[in-house]
Amino acid sequence: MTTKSIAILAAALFAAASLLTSAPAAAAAREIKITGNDQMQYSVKRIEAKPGESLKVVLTAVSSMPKAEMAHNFILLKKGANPDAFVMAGAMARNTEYVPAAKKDQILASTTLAGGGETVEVTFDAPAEPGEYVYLCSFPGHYAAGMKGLLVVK
Ligand SMILES: [Cu+2]
Repeated sequence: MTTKSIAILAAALFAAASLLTSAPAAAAAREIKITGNDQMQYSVKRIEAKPGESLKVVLTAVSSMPKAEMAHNFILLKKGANPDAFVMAGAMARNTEYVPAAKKDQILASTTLAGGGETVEVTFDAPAEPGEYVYLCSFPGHYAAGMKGLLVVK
């Protein structure tokens, strides 16, 4: 085999390999659209997913109030995290959009804050371990008002 034919063969193999690998990678994250309103509720309170499934949460805040008074985020906590303790610490963390620095290790996925008319998003893989994972809004008072939901992995 000449050097030239080896080069052509290598190029052909490379092309075939990239065709093979590009197909599964094209599978996009499943998009889940959620709105948050002035009643401090998510429009979606339960998300079911397969272990490791790629998800894209798109959160839109529906409000005409100033962002400082009404804004929402989406924070998915690890299994075993204490949501009450998380939001209590979060309420003091105004400078970090109500995400407590000391409890960042309890977060699996999170968005920034969305004020009225704004949309924020986060793409992540569902946990590999089946079970129920709490998500919540950490804007002060919102979790207590019911702004929470469950990601059910099964
Ligand atoms: Cu909220």
